[in-house]
Amino acid sequence: MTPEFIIVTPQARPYIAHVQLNRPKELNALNLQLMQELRDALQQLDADENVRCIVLSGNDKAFAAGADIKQMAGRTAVDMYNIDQFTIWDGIKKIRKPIIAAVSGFALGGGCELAMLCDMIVASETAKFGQPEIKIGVMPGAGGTQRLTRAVGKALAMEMVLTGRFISAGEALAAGLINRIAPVELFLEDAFRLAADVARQSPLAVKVAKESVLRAFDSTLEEGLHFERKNFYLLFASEDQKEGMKAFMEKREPVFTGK
Ligand code: CO8
Repeated sequence: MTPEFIIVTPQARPYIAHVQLNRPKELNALNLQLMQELRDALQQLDADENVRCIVLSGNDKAFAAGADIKQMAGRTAVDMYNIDQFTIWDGIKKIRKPIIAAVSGFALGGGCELAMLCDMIVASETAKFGQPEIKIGVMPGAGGTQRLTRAVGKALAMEMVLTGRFISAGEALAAGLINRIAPVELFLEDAFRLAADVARQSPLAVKVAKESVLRAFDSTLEEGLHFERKNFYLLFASEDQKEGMKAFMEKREPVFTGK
């Protein structure tokens, strides 16, 4: 079925897929259907061997202004428990290919959390990141207190979560939340360029390396180093390792296949 709230282009560039959030009138507010469509599309792209990296964007005005407040407003705790919307987020967390968020305008609440669930963030000069849930009587629920704190540290995370203050792209870059900033007319292209730099690497090594970097957040240093070492050894079972090292010695570009 064609999704209603997202636009999926599996080959936006060679080996690079583009998923665009598409509820522009509501500033891409993340209702349940949108999140289900997004999870389903990402899972399909994860299984597509012609895709090596995914760019996720909104539009120039908004990446996403958060969870859909109108959809949530009347819900009880029991409704929230039964709907259990975060299993959808857990599905997105399990995507093995790298996802680059291309953020322009608002990335607020669940929108900021969605950007942080991605592996890298390219922002336009107009990007605004925030966790304003406190202003509507709640708090972040999709990782905002955890991923934001790990990315920017306690002082700024506490301020953003407790006051709802938005930070600019410049402040986000200085704090380590994002990778780079581009003019609004170029941010998407810049995200595709970063995606191309990833897509030209061995797709197998990229997936295993992504998994290893993410492990740094969930383990002790000793466990993380152990995990890394096993994955490093594992890659010596791949054709891409043979090809990559051979190409280096033959002074040519490698041709990676993901095998
Ligand atoms: N939910 C529903 N509708 C929204 C949302 C939203 N989060 N944000 C904007 N809209 C709608 C507005 O209601 C408006 O619709 P309408 O024209 O029908 O009234 C339309 O989008 C345009 O918005 P504005 O007129 O308000 O545009 P402005 O440029 O004046 O303001 C702002 C832009 C500052 C972004 C403002 O819209 C705003 O403050 N939005 C709410 C931001 C917010 O509080 N986000 C956090 C939501 S809670 C949350 O995300 C919890 C996350 C945990 C769970 C994640 C599960 C997905």
